[in-house]
Amino acid sequence: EKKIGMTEAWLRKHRLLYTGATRHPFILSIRDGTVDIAAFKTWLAQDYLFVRAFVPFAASVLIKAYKESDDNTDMEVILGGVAALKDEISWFKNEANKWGISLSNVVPQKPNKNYCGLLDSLTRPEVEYSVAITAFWAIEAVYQESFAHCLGEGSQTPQELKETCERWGNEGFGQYCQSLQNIANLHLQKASDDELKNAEVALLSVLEHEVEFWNMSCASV
Ligand code: HMH
Repeated sequence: EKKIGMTEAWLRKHRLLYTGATRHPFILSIRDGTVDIAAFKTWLAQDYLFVRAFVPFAASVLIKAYKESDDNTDMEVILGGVAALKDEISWFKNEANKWGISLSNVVPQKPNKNYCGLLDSLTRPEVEYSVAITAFWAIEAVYQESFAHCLGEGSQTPQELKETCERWGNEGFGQYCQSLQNIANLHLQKASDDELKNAEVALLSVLEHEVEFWNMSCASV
């Protein structure tokens, strides 16, 4: 019998919140083809700013993986994620161009600022690796689960949004999220009670901020 990991146990415990983050009305509207394009554009512009703020956080996780992990494959998985962000930023610029959005004039909205503030606080050196990697996994996993849902059986996602959904909903990104989850589970297994508490709090904060981020996109229309 395979023992389930800490992250799976937490997702069961906080299932309602996790579903709120991964099956948000905004995502459901993409999936059923009723999405308001103005909401999508707001999401796109705001997420560009979020991804820029995600880079230094990802770099901090990379540093922790190098310093604190005895298994060097950890670092390579995270390095792959960090490297992919360069292409992701280019993708946002290109996509914004297609939709006629000027990214240089985008101002972060309150929920985005709050979320970036959480990233910044989790970047501090005193935040344990187990806590940071749990947050890192959760951030990626919410997007993976959300956008994969838009591509699944019976979805009516508009053609012009499919590439966006593919970006996070593709199988390779799913594998990457699984690798991050495995790394998180391994480190949580060795973590102190105090660290476990902090990691669970970080997971909940990520999920709450993800819900607020989707809400912000919908509220713009
Ligand atoms: C708000 N959460 C948000 N934006 C993203 N791009 C991701 C997660 C995935 O990287």
